[in-house]
Amino acid sequence: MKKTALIIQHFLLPDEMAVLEKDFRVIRIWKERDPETTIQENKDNIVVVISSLLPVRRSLIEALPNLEIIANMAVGVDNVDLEAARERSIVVTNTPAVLTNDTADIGLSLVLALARRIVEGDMYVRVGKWQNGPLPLGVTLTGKKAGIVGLGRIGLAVAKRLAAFEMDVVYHGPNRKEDQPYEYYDDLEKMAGDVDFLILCCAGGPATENLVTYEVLEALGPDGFLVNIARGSVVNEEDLLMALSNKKIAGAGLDVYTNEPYVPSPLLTMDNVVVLPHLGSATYETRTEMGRLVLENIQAHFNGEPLLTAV
Ligand code: 8YV
Repeated sequence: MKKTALIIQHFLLPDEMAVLEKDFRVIRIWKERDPETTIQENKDNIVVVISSLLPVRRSLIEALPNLEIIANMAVGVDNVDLEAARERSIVVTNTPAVLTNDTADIGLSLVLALARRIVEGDMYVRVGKWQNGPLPLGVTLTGKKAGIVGLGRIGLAVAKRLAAFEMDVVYHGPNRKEDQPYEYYDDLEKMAGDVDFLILCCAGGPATENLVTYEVLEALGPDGFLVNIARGSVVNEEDLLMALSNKKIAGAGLDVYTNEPYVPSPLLTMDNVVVLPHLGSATYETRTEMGRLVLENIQAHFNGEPLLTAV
């Protein structure tokens, strides 16, 4: 029996899928009428699991006795039960670095869209409101302060872009980065109180779950904007909805949500909210590179070669 790759979710391009299918029998779990039974029937042959954002749970890992590698098509691995994988010495790989600039670009797009009412303005023209008068004024970016949560690869790329817009950059995270010129806050609420834009760029997972609470949003204040390009889990979504309804913040630009692809419906009626469908890495070039990493990690593993991007 050909070795089998179980795909939970992927963004591989057709050419890359074809490469995978040369070496593996591929099960696309969403196409199976009865996924549980398919997994049971193929459990001995499944050696690879591919996902992106959907969970790779302990129960799945434990159901697959010959699983060798989980190749996650994302830089984030908060969807993978790393502990369960480690216990079985199952290799986990991700796709870091190749998506840094594109994801940072989406962060900046959200900052611009909020400050200059770009999305609202587009709708204003389309529905014929311009003839009735101008759109309410936006806010200047030059000289404003942005607080980045998570000054990793993506956070730094966002900082670089904000600096080009002549904005002040400060950051919060678990540790001060001695090699960075930006001011560090160990207290998120304090930083939120000092900035105009709070931009979430950190990893998801238990360490950052519900980091942004009602109190943090209240501190950000009625002139402050929230931008999330990290994970939905970083923000308490109920608190965000409440803060927006109570006008505790000026607006929010969101690329990620707790229960993707479902977006809380109240957000859809708010003019001061920009909602994107998780576009961080969604360019042809970056998805090609992410797919290459997925395939090369799998190939390297089965050839006994060093992995390119092990977690
Ligand atoms: C998505 C991401 O996985 O890499 C990550 O962690 O969040 C993104 O690249 C990808 O866009 C699929 O939606």
